[in-house]
Amino acid sequence: MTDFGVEEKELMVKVRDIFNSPNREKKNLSKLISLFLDNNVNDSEIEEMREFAQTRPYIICITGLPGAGKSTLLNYLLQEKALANLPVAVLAIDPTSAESGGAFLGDRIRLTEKVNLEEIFFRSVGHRHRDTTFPKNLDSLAILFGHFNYKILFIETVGMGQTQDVIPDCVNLIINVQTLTNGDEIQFTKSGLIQIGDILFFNKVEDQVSMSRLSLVRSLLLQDSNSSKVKEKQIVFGSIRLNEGLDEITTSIVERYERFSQNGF
Ligand SMILES: Nc1nc2c(ncn2[C@@H]2O[C@H](COP(=O)(O)OP(=O)(O)OP(=O)(O)O)[C@@H](O)[C@H]2O)c(=O)[nH]1
Ligand SMILES: [Mg+2]
Repeated sequence: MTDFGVEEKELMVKVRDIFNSPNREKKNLSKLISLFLDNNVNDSEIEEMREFAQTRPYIICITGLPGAGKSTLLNYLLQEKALANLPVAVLAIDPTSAESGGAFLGDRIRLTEKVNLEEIFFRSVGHRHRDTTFPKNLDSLAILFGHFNYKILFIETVGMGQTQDVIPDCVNLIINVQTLTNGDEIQFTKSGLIQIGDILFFNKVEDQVSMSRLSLVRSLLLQDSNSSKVKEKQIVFGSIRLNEGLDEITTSIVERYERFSQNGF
């Protein structure tokens, strides 16, 4: 047998041992994630795990402009009772942590002290590929989260425009966070940024400048809705700071999650 064969066998033994262990502690999930990120776990093994795990979490990706409020929104959602009662996990995509190969303490700064870290699973993932910041096997990772009983998996991406990211198909819900403070709205509607996502959240709509742009953006969106995917989107104008629009987003997530968990996947 080749060296590669031996290594692969050892990997599978490790993966199976942890996967089949009745111990579903966070550190075991973390070990499995590292093994999946650093190696090519073979497809037949993954299919077996998929059948065994039977369930997978509802995957919510929070993406959008750099600095638009993605982390702030995530922090808010993690404290929302309707969601906090469910086992929730977070994968924070962080290009800066690639060198250290994963979570390092600074990443946790993304979560405020109000978030109960005992309850949630948090893991940051480095930038491992040139063309995307998403882990290449997100779909397989989802099996692991399901097996460890997590019902919702949040993924926070780096700001859009910094990479050529294509959001993987296994993501169930995309929340695209934008602001109206960037200036050229016409450019913005043409740039395709608002084509992305199921919920389009315009955050920081709280000053005169944003307010004055609201009607223009609304009409641009309306024009767009005749010809594009914008029609199917839920569009929310609000401000996390002023607690505006957040109930609408939470209700929408809960409804969508319930539909997902009732109808299966
Ligand atoms: N005025 C105002 N500021 C906000 C609001 N939401 C977030 N911010 C601030 O905007 C800044 C960026 O927020 P983040 O949540 O870090 O934004 P992000 O999209 O995660 O940023 P990156 O991850 O760096 O792309 C922070 O200083 C927040 O406090 C809001 O509703 N109103
Ligand atoms: Mg952030």
